[in-house]
Amino acid sequence: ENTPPLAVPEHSVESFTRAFLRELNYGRGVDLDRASANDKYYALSRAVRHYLTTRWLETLRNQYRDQAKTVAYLSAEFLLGPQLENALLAADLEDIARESLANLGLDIDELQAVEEEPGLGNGGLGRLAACFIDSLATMNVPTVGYGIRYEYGIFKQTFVDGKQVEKPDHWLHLGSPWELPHPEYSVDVHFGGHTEDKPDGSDGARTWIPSWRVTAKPYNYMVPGYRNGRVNTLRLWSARARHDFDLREFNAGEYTEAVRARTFAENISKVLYPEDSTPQGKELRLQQQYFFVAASLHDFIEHVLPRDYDLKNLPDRIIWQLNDTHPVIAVPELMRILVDDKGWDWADAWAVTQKSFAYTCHTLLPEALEVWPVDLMGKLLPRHLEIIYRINEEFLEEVRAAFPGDELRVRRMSIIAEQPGRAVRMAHLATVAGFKVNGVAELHSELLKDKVLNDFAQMWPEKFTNVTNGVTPRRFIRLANPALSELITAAIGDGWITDLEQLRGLEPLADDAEFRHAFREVKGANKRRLAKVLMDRDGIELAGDGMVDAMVKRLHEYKRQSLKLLHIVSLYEGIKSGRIPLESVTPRTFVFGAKAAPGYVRAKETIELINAVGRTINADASLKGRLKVAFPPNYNVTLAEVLIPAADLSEQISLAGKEASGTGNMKFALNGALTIGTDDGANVEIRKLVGDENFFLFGMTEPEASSLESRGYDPGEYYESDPELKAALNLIASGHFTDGERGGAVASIFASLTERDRFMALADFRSYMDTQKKVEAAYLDHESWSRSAILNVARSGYFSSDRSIQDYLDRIWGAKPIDQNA
Ligand code: 26W
Repeated sequence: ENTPPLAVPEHSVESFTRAFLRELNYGRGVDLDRASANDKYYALSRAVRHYLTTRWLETLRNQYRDQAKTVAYLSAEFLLGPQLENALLAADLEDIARESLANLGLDIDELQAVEEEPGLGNGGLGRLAACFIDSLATMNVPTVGYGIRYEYGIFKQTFVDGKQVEKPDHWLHLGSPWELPHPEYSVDVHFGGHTEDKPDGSDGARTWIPSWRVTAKPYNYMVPGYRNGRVNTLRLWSARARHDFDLREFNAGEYTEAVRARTFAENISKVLYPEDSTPQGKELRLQQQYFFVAASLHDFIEHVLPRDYDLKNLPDRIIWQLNDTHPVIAVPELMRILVDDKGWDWADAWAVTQKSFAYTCHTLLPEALEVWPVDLMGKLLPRHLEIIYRINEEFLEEVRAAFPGDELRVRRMSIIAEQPGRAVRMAHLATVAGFKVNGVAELHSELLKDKVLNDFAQMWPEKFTNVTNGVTPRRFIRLANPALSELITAAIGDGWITDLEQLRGLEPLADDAEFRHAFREVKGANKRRLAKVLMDRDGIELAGDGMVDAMVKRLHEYKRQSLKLLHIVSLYEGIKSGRIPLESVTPRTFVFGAKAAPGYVRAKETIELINAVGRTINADASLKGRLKVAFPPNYNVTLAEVLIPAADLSEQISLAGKEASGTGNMKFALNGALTIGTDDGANVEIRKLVGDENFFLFGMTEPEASSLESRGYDPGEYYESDPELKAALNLIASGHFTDGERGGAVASIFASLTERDRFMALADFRSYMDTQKKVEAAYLDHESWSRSAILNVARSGYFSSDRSIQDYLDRIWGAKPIDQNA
């Protein structure tokens, strides 16, 4: 047997101080007097890591001993957010560390501010993956997360003259105390070349002769459960040139060629693609996908499973969860391993493969569904393309058998698209191979079955299921909102942190005037905290003690930031033209946070326009500070944790049927903001739970929207028939906000809203404005607003990612929690 791991260090200020100083002296080679802020941050993080490492080793030992069914969460993105605060919380060291550092004359908050968050994701999908691994660890589920260690995460957004300018996010420039490289578990990943017959092979087997390869080097990250003794692993792969690669070139005397080749290989994990929802079909992206998936499959099969493991039993040991289509190339890769490398017959391999994968779809937009041109795939992964062709052939035979004579259906369902060029439809491959397919909110899962994947749902109705998204209450309540957490815990105890339905216990307190008062104090304190952060960070001022109205999410036309902008402009226009008396306007700050994909011109123009309107309004003294627009650049997890707890109103205004779920909507409700929203994504479920009287619903329903779309949406009708709308649009078009400039972003956004708008913003304008008036009136009644806000908190426990994970366990994975301490 192995030697038992070291005991967990004692939970005391003295022990912690020793660990900290040891790390500073021996880990960083400096003493306290000379230590830089980064040295101290590093030593602090390493000291905290000490306390979790023993648990980590135990978890790994038990995992190996028990051979329990494991969830492998395959995701191209993990938007983790700051690590130190979460580790302190999980290890129950917040108070000890604070006191220990204070004794040394150090401020723990200052050191935490040194951390650069790992922004290894774009938005909702990447953040969901991070919430899920947190819940899996807290719920004691054996899990390994697999992904990519991007050297550059999501770009840093800056504004220059109100326009978005991207800066590289070199988050590792000072190193990261949270990762542990394991070069000995490196895996070679192959690309290119051609395939050959394998005369002595099994049915379906061929030989792949690749033409180049890179090394995938793993870095392990701890994923601690909340004070439960489990620490799971997140394994992120980094691309390295093989060390003999350059040697060979050196021997040929090709120095520059060798260095170039090295750069080429290491480009694979260099940068996160900042495209959200619009895949660009770039070769490097397919390289990234295959790179991390091939390394992960190999890692599990060769390093995690025992040497003599019978792969026939694989589906009892692992479930590969595919986070969107990005890792779907894992399907042909497993087939290749089993058929070509292990010598299985095709049918046996397919039987095991079909039981090993499940697929989560995160979108409804057709343009977000990944397709890979067969030429590109054939060049990069020739063997995988052959395997996909055979999977498709056999699948289409099944379709023909089930629907004889329906060749149109066969063409619609084929994994290979013929138009505009031949291409592999990754969502179809995932649906064919996966034993389950899930959407991420009730409405989304229904629309998947009825629309996007309707043919597949007709063929395999039992394959389709729903798992509504969730968010981790550890990060998004306990860490982000300590004041609310204390209030809740004082009222109902602290069980809610791992059992969020307990928030129901707050319901009666909505009618308790004293509790409502305390709740408002918390909100007020959170607003002051936000005001300070925005002032320090960007010099932005908030509107007195007015309402904080927040719209934070990626910039996309379907999310309709432009509709929010029309509301603001219309209010402003009303005040300036005398239609709306200034004193009648509720003071409010409109807060935006949004990154635009660097190539998404219209999204960038929208940012420019929001900033132009903001600049005008903020500078207009006649408004007496009643309206403010705050658009802090570079919205990220760190900022979300300050912003969300301060919000009164949550803007969830996508065109119905377009937002798969949304998860920001859940974070706001759980932090006591009321939602103004369309009947879309998880808004539907939020409204059902919190009650109509505590939710501001507006706009078309999904059936109404799609019927309008098919009848033909004419924005001109709305423009001409609604004088307020017309006035707002005309004010923008006049150049009022842009120093008289009427071209550029102004003309472009005006045209996009009034000529052809797939997302029909003007059709929902009237309903949105009327509902905003109701919001204003409701906000004036502090007591009833607080009551609604408290009920939002009390009734949103369903949106814990712990509940999502329980649903995955019950409906998809069939894996069981393992009690570490049993
Ligand atoms: C570039 C290719 C690409 C395509 C799609 C990159 C990223 C995507 C994702 C599907 C975008 C995304 O993050 N989707 C969001 O997923 C969240 C978690 O399920 C949902 O809450 C959001 O509604 C959905 O937009």
